Amino acid sequence: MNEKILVTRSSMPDFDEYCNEIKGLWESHWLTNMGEKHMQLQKALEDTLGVSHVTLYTNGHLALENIIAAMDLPEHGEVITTPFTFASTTHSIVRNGLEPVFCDINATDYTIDTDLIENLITDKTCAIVPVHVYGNLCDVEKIQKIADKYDLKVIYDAAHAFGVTYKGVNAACFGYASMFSFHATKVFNTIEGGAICYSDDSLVQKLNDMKNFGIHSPEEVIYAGGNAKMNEFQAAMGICNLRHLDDEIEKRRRVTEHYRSRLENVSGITLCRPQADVKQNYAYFPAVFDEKLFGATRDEVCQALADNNINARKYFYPLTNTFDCFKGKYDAGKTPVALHISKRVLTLPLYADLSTESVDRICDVILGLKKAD
Ligand code: T4K
Repeated sequence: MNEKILVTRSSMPDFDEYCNEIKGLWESHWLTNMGEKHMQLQKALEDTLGVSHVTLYTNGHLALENIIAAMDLPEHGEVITTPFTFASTTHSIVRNGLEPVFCDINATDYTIDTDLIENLITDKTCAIVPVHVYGNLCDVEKIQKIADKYDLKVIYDAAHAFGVTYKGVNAACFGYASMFSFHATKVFNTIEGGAICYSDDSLVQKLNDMKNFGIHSPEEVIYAGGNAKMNEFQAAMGICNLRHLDDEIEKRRRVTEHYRSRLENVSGITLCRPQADVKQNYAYFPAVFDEKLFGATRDEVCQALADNNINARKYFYPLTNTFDCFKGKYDAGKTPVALHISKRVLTLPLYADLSTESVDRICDVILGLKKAD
């Protein structure tokens, strides 16, 4: 049997580089709670992303939950979002006592369909949470226009978009705030981790207090906050990985280009096109299979890959508005494009060190299922 290929593989610095970075922790015995490494990574990210403020978290999900909580939105307020995403996006809204209102995605880059947003706005709408899915940027200009017109704040789920820029501006700079995930599976990882990026100075102390039980000072607890702090070992991993970010993205670009050279123009397979004015991060490689034209369903492709020891994933199936935990609450028929894509999409293995031979092995299995045109 050929070597197993997983959908992704964490990029890690050299062992010695990481050991060197954490050595000081044995001397200081300071392991968490806004330590030296945490502050160093925060500053490095503010500089790299060109954003006024970065607040670090132990994971991306709690970052998103925290920023939504920090906005003091009205109880049961409606938040416009998309269902073609990871569980975290929808759950962060629901867990804040808010009501997700699902907007469909567009069929080109799978981000929110901006033509449909205004129709969903009611007097209860209090925010918009769009997703830069796969690292494809939402139409940030149009979304901001709508947000300004209705006086709504936009929080981007930018979990996939670290390193992406639009017209030279980093994804961290759009909307009221953006959340990045630094999970092990991401382009940039801190083992687990995440961040909120924003420009509103009044949020800095609030988010820092909220991620630390709401403790403002030893004798003042001003929010019923949880614990979402990034620790020193996570921050040290981030400091190391940040040094290699350009190399990471370049290697991913090469893998992506090789996939494209094998799968582009195959009838029945749709690939995402590079977006205008966007510098990509090559976070994921989604392929959408049309059974009629291709000759096999997405599930058949996924199974054939599995039979060959290749682990592709159905990101994002099922849609969040069809999750068991929301049974009977939402109608996925109202987001038909998302439903259509979620039943046909497969994200193929992608990571910096995925070899050309491995990409060929994956493409050979896929193309072996292709019916004659
Ligand atoms: N918003 C969006 C749009 C997101 O996609 C996510 C997370 C979030 C918010 C929340 O951010 P975080 O709270 O996670 O920071 C994975 C990730 O756990 C998750 O971070 C990610 N999105 C989601 C799309 O993918 P799973 O359940 O598919 O992960 P798992 O354990 O099956 O891992 C996938 C593959 O990654 C494995 O087959 C091998 C590789 N892997 C995994 C781990 C855990 C590694 O190489 N190293 C590792 O340590 O969710």
